[in-house]
Amino acid sequence: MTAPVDKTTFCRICEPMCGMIATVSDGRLLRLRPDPAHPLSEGYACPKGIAFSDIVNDDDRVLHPLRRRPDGGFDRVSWDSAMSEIIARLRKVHTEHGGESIGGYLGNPSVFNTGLMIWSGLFFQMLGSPHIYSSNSQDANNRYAASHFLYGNALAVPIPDIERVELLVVVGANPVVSHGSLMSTPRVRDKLVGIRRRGGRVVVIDPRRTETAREFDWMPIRPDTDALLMLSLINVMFAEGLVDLRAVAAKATGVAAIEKLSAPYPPEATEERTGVPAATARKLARDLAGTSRAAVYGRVGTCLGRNGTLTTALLDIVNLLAGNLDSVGGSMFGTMGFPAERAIARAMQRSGGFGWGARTSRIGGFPQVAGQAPASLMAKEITTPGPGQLRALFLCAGNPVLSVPNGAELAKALGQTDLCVSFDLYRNETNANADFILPAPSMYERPDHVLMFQSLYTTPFKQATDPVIAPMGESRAEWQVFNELAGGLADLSPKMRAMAFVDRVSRRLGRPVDPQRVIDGLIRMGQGGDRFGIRRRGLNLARLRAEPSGVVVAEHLRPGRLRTVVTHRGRKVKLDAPELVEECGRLDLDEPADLPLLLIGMREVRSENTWQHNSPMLLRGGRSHTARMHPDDADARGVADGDIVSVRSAHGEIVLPITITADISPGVVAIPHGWGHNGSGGWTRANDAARADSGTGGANVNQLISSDPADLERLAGMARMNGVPIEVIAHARPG
Ligand SMILES: Nc1nc2c(c(=O)[nH]1)N[C@H]1C(S)=C(S)[C@@H](COP(=O)(O)OP(=O)(O)OC[C@H]3O[C@@H](n4cnc5c(=O)[nH]c(N)nc54)[C@H](O)[C@@H]3O)O[C@H]1N2
Ligand SMILES: Nc1nc2c(c(=O)[nH]1)N[C@H]1C(S)=C(S)[C@@H](COP(=O)(O)OP(=O)(O)OC[C@H]3O[C@@H](n4cnc5c(=O)[nH]c(N)nc54)[C@H](O)[C@@H]3O)O[C@H]1N2
Ligand code: SF4
Ligand SMILES: [Mo]
Repeated sequence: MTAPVDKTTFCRICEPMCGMIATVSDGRLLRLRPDPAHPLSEGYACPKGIAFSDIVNDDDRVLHPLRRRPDGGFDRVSWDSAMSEIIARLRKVHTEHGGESIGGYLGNPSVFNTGLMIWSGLFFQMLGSPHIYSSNSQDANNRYAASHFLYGNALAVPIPDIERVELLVVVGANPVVSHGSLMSTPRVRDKLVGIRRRGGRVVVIDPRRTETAREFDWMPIRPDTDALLMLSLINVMFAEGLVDLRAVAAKATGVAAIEKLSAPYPPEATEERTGVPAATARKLARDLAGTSRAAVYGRVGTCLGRNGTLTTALLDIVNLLAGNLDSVGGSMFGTMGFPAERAIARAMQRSGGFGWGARTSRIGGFPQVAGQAPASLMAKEITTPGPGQLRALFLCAGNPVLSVPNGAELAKALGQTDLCVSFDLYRNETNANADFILPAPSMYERPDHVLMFQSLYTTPFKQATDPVIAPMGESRAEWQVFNELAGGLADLSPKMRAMAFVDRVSRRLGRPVDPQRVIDGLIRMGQGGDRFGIRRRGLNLARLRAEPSGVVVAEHLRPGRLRTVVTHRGRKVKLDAPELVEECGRLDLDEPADLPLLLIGMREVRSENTWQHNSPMLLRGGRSHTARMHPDDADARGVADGDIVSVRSAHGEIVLPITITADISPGVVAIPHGWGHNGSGGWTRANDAARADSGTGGANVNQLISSDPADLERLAGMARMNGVPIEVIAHARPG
């Protein structure tokens, strides 16, 4: 063995992208530890980040192309034979049914993989396909929809100025566990503690007393009622004269309409439904308006209800009315730093691929958000005959059978496609139904600079990494495979031909258009970039690589960006888009009496969605998947801690153990998603755990959730995963 060497890189599992030191010997990743020299993560990494060497070196990884046999097993095949068969089958689908019958699903790790993001985007654009799906319709598409309505710019996502805020109200997010979302903030817990240290306050509005709520001030709320609470805050701000009307009028239109909309919702009228006492809501409104550095920040908990787009828009409107939008210490806009940013935003908004409603889905008529349709509809798009039926699907770094509503329906539908191809590290519960699994390199086997989060860093920062080891086995970067597909299909359309041409000619000229070249260009044009020589000391990819722990490109976020970010006429935020106003008419909850409990989701420190339950380091100490319930609800049902219970909704039933805890509101049950390894995937240890009597393999909570178009949120097609009516029934006592 040659002497181990340390290489500086960064983790790309979740959004802070903590700095890492990888120890490598003989081309093998031996271990990972946090990078003390990283300017922001400063020697911090979480257990998932450290355990990633388990994943890189996992015996269960798919390292060769696999082709499915009729009996459901897989055979190893060569890349050549896999690619020629895939191209032949795609060609047939394209010739008979057109590019609109070919689609893709981009899972969460795609956004941390710039090559995959750009090349898959290009490939599907060239096909002209409406069938682009992603984890975002279970995550953040309503955030983009809300930004479309408010700012005329779907990609304008405000983030809390966490370094300077004095009152941070966290609504439906658990950053101590999730490490922050739609906000890249390494050491986010320390940042929250920092707010308190400088005399400020963090309030956590959540039905569960989460790990974040426990450390700060918990304000419990009934699930899926955040829009009502926000309307009450707005009501108080107007009624008590807390809104600086002149300042707001300079920034926004539709102010009077919002005042009118909020009129029926004084806190006294909503407290019974939200569970937030009127006096508490009134005080919160006053505090937000009265603190010069305050911000409301919402995430998954405010996105997965029935009115997620409205709720998200209202969060921003509360910030705006309280004088906290786009100001220091408030909710601010990051920047890519490109010149002509507003013109770019307008062009992107119009292009369809980045705006709202450019196309509507065949099933259910849902507007596309940033070029994507609701993933809840994938199964029905496959099984419903007619023009535009989805017949060939690429699964890119995703496991939707566990992550979208009604995975059983999707698993069955995948078997009916003419072609299903997955790019993945593993055989998972979804690609178990694919025709081909193509091995992808893990994040430490590719160079990268993650574009997606550049404008979401609360301290503007840039980092690029080289691969720390060569691609394992026969794994091949996804972007390369897309180029090969375009090459094989070049005669089918001028656009496909163009994509293939650029690849072929640039390679022949010895200057291949690859992710590194694109990234270099974007770094040079972006914040801190050298603008191709105009700024002498600016960054380019080579200079960034020479600073392997990364570079802080600005000390703070910049205020006063609204006039750049907003593309509406007059550069003013629009508060009264008719679509949003109409949603206010749909706020009343009517729950079935036989399903008196409400389901919510939760995340755990040692899981990342569906894909880290096979790591020995993360399984240590015995992991189990349990539902959390309040003692009063348990007593009423005669269930004790550790009992196996059956959880039933109008859409399905699952069985799992229960944990009884006072850290959750009565009437609410929290169940983590991402479990339910059932043996169809190749995750040996996760599947063994599933078979064990303890039930540690867990259940797929998304079987309780509806994929019916009638149950999706209307403006962004978001799955309704929080606030789902359920009942819990004693099933068995262990032992
Ligand atoms: N009930 C409920 N359901 C939810 C949520 C919830 O809160 N509640 N949250 C939703 C959210 S926010 C999300 S983001 C989704 C996630 O949903 P998905 O994205 O569908 O699921 P993941 O578990 O992230 O799947 C990741 C897959 O990518 C593979 N992978 C990892 N790295 C790479 C790589 O570098 N290249 C390739 N090709 N493959 C790779 C992994 O092996 C794994 O199979 O789940 C959603 N589902
Ligand atoms: N350890 C770990 N980290 C992760 C992930 C993971 O799986 N594991 N996933 C990553 C991904 S893909 C994402 S998108 C982010 C998500 O990041 P977060 O949104 O911070 O994570 P969650 O834990 O889902 O937090 C959502 C919170 O909303 C609460 N909630 C549920 N319903 C409601 C409601 O109706 N109203 C209110 N006010 N609150 C509600 C839940 O109790 C929960 O505490 O995390 C990322 N980080
Ligand atoms: S918090 Fe953990 S998983 Fe997320 S980037 Fe940091 S080390 Fe990786
Ligand atoms: Mo997510």
